[in-house]
Amino acid sequence: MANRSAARRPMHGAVVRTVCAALALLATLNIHGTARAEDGYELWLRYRPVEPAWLARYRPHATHIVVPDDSATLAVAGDELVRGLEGLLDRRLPKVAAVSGPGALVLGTPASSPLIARLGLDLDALGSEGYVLRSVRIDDHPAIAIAANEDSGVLYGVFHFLRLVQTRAPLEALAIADAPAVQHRMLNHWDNLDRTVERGYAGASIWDWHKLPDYLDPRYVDYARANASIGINGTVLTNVNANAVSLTPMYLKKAAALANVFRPYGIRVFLTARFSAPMEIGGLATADPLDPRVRRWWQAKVAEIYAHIPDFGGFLVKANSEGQPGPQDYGRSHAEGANMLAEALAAHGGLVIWRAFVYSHEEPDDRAKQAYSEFVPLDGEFLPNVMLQVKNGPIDFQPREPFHPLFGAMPRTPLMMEFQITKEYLGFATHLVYLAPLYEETLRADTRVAGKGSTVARVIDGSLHGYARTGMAGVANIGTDRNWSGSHFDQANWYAFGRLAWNPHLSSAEIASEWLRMTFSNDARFVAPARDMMMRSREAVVDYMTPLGLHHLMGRSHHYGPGPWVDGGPRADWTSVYYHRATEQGIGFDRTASGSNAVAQYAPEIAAQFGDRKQVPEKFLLWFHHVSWDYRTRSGRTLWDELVHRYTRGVETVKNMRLTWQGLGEFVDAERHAQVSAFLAIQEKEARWWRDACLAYFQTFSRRPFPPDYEPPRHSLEHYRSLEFPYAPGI
Ligand code: BDP
Repeated sequence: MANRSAARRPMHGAVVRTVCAALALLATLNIHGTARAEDGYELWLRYRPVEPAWLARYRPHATHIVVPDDSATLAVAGDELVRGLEGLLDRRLPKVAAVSGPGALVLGTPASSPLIARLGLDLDALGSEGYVLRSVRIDDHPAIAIAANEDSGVLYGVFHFLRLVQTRAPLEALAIADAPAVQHRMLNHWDNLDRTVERGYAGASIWDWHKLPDYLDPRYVDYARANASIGINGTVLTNVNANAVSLTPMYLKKAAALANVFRPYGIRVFLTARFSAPMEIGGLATADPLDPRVRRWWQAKVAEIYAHIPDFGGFLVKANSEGQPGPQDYGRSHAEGANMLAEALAAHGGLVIWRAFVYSHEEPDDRAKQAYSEFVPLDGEFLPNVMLQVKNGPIDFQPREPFHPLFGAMPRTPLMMEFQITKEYLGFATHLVYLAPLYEETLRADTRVAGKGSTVARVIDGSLHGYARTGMAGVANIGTDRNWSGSHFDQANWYAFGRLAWNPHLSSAEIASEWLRMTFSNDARFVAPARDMMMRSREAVVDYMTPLGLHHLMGRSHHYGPGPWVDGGPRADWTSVYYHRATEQGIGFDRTASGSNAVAQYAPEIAAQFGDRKQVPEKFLLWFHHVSWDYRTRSGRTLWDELVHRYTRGVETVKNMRLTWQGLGEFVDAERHAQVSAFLAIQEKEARWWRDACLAYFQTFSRRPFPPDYEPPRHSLEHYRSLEFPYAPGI
């Protein structure tokens, strides 16, 4: 009532003026697309209007979309183009059957579109997923063709075209041909059936198992769109620490419902297979891979899966690792275990992706050596539909590791890359760490196994060893948070992973620019500093967590925060002291011939380089060498002083990242800007905590003072050691 009478009262002049001014301000801000509150849900597919001046350069404008209507994939390709251009051009383009004038966007394959067939484009080298984007003339009208051999190639071409507009790339005389360098570009979800996510920092699992298959969350479609836009074509729905229940009929129906949603987007579903499933859900007394009953059980199970999911991708398997069951429980090898599953899948065109992340409970040897020791002798013993998935480094997704020595060492077994996108060891969701430089560093590393230029990227794309199958997997950072990834900048890691899986030779800096332009703004005054901030972020985290080749210093089990003092417990290689080996004499893990000799697992040139403390890149010094506190580093500082310097530099870099971001407010909507700012403040606080805690601890060994001008830790070592985080996420 009170409100109504207030509404009838004439507005006071000043109030009217204020309201009008506010509306006008809102209107201007909207034109620039920065005022609208954004929660990050749209990821890099925001499709905000392009500037009229940019558009004016391109004539004729896109006017209509010509796309055959005979396949689900072409339908979603056409719909995405309509949706994208509707946002970008502020105009809804009709989807029609024929070219009716200038400005047509013509989509299709030679088989589905007579128009595309008539153009006679050269699609030979593009395989089933490549495409061309080409300026052409059709019936004397200028047009753009998006053509491919298969429908999924057309979809990828559409996303590429939209990316060109989103990033304001030139559109004249288009002549782009692109095809993926890697066949299997996959996300690995470490998602459990109860919707917890192992090492997940973005909320719960997006798979709503309980409501599947009857309720399909619209988010599944957006998930598929986002993945297709970066070329992801496979997804493992379930955790590598697998639950056999996911293979029961009830759950297969649920997985099939997801597969149906993803299929038009070219994404195949995979599941993790618990090796002991024949016992747990099959009623058998054994899971011995050589037992005929076990083999028959898996064959029947696989046939049942294909009855639900005709294009099922296959199994991802973690076996005999960290307590998971596996063939070694029966005295069988990894190859015998993998081949048993591969035989069952081969009849249906499925794959076994066997993880190389194994280290034995019994073996006291250097953990960094174990995967190589286990698998290299098996090279050549795996069936052709087995791939081996290898983590980027020999320990476990650390801020920095040298490349895994298996890369280059198994010429007869297709090796897949496994990167972690979720930031288990990198500050979880609140630390801004752009991971593409980490991925790039590994991919560009030269294994030297077949002379110079034998890069890890060439192992992965198959060109080095002539692999018939190739793949790259990323452990997803996706959850139910509105922004999907737990933070706005963590979306960049999902994006960059997809782009690098498509082409492992791309540059991380270019990917950052692309992503920033699509996700925030094309303004050069924004893109350059923001990219610079992203590119510095990975070195920053290495500096404030694990400089100079240190590794695995994180808090026990949850891996949150510093824990260089972690010792004891069930196994030595789950402690920090095992890895840093600090004493009053020095620090570092001797992996040379005088120590564990892990260097010998690399090609001779690399082994010689890593094994020599004069030649080893300093970023790996303490990974391979135990050196004294007075050791002279290349800066001229002693090792102790250099450690203090680097830990401090890491904190300084984060401070500077904060300043950079503070200055970018005018280019970003307030909602996202504020969250990034708040997270950077957390990162700075935690970087300082890392520095202080680690230096306070290492100083008890070095017994050296802080060099002049470097602040001592704010608190005592006891303080840092007393901090506990029983509810840290992700376990
Ligand atoms: C480690 C994680 C653990 C995973 C394991 C794996 O701490 O949660 O299960 O890797 O990759 O990084 O299997």
